Amino acid sequence: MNSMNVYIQCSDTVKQAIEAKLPLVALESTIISHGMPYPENIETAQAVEELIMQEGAIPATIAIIAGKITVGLTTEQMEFLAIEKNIVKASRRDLPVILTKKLHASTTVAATMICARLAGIEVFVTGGIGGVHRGAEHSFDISADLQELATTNVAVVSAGAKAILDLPLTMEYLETQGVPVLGYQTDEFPAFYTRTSGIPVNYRVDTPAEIARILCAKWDLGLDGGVIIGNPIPEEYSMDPVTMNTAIEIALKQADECGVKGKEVTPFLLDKIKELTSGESLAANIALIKNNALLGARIARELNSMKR
Ligand code: PSU
Ligand code: MN
Repeated sequence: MNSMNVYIQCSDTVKQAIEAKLPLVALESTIISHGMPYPENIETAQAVEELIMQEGAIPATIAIIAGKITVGLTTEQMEFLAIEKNIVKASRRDLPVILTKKLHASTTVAATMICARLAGIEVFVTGGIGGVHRGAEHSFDISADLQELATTNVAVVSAGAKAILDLPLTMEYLETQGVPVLGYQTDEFPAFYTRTSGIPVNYRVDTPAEIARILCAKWDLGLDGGVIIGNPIPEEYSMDPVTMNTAIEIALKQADECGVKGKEVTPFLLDKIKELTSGESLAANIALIKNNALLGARIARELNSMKR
């Protein structure tokens, strides 16, 4: 770890938590810089940390600040990411360059998994994961998040994946890569704004303790890679699938017409959907992340109490 100090810095709180062997929960920052408008982005990022602490775990929001992987952001650093336009969105391939050029960047699911792993954090909470895009047979657009889940030992709690993606193909990819997709108290893979997608998860799990035991078993067996825990959005915030699908169709058509490519695709689609569904989708987004934070903290505590 010492030789890594040129690349990575942990906040004092995170350092102390690691030393005291307290349960930690990693959080991503792309959701702050690209996922929500100001000031909801900073309010949510802080509320989520608060919730994790109330559940007895230590939150660690992760980003790259001036070329250093930073595990555990200060309020000022979070505010910077929340306000500043043109923050770079960093995935696996971007990390070495961003660090060398001493840039600031938010981290995607893939990059946050890598950084969490470097810091020794095994549980990570996000909103939605990337996946296989619709039309991937022509565009080859498959999020690096999926390949990261195939190799990096971090559990990812999410509300599933947005239906901007091809969810059946995403499931096929994950099956090939040996990534278990679990449904928390559900039999279906949740689709972010909606609780259901019509696609079954691999296994339903009903308690944080069961999830923690599955993680222990996977990693004890040397089966490297992540696990996806799909946690459906709370019922009262779940959106009408017809409204959502209409917004998604329009957004996809606009992306195609504008010739959007590469890492711009996901932020473009998220932005259009936000516009097309206005306030309702933002309230849903905030609610589902808080819900994921609670579950993530409980899993981290269980895992911590089973320390191998
Ligand atoms: N999906 C969402 N919200 C998000 C993202 C995905 O519903 O904020 C972000 C995450 O950071 C994810 C990234 O890791 O987008 C995936 O981008 P890409 O498809 O370019 O790999
Ligand atoms: Mn992509």
